[in-house]
Amino acid sequence: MQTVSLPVISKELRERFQRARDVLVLTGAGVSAESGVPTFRGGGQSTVWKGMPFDVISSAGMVQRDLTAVWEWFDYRRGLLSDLKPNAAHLEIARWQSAFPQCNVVTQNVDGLHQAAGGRDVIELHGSIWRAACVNCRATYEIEKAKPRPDLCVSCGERLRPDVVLFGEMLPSGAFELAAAKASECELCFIVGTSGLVYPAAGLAEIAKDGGAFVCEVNPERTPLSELCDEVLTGKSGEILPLFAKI
Ligand code: BJW
Ligand code: ZN
Repeated sequence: MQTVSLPVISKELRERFQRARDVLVLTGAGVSAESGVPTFRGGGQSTVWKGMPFDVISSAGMVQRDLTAVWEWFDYRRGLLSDLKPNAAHLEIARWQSAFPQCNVVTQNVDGLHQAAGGRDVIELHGSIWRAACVNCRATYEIEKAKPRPDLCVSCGERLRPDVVLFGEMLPSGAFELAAAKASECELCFIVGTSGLVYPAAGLAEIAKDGGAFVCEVNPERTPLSELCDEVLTGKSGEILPLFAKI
């Protein structure tokens, strides 16, 4: 059997973790990878659906051109997700929310796995795959696992679309502003499983750093954010984050 060596958490990070009162965790697709959710980028590959790169199918232009194709892509992904469970990283992050006086979880993920792990008040920067929104009046509708998804808006009769933030679209009103305020106040910031390429989400690392936080990245690969981090823990989040339970 192959032995995987886990990184050493520095004395400084251990001490900061022990005394922290205000923590912020920013997550990306990598935190759900060990649950079986495919990431968008990383490992030299990029997600492709029916020959279209995901930044084409997951774009504002595609909603205008071919909403049926966009729904097919999201219906397929909801199908994949419906049997998946939170992993050890989601569970440890949820535990932090009870352990620290303040621990804000900000995610770019649309999969709902932080909430499934018991995460509270999760700030979803890119929406949720488990909601639909009216293209006209923006009324939102939950999509339940075992039921057919709603197609038309009850209020105005217009078509619904996935309630996710696609490329070229604005983030939900107030979500980034709230996340930025929490990032600027936190003492300890974890950047977990994100390629750090997509803005404005990636900018939260710098906001935390500028606010005086100690910033720690958890990722098997280096990212453009690694340089600004005070500590980089190289490896899978489902293996590294549970180490903090023993601190
Ligand atoms: C593991 C692991 C394990 C693997 N453990 N880790 C500034 C400069 C240039 C461009 C822009 C800019 N500001 C804004 C833009 C435009 C654009 C953007 O950022 N483009 C860049 C790509 C260049 N941003 C936007 O369009 C945003 N809107 C906006 O800014 O509005 C204002 C505006 C409007 C009009 C014009 C201009 C501005 C919206 C962005 C929305 C992103 N939406 C998506 C799709 C959601 C729907 C869907 O699910 O299909 O969100 S894109 C996709 O990327 C998804 C993700 O949330 C997001 C981030 O990806 P993430 O989470 O980082 O995942 P990956 O796959 O990239 O990385 C996985 C990582 O995990 C890797 O590092 C692995 O190593 C690691 N990993 N296994 C831990 N076990
Ligand atoms: Zn409507």
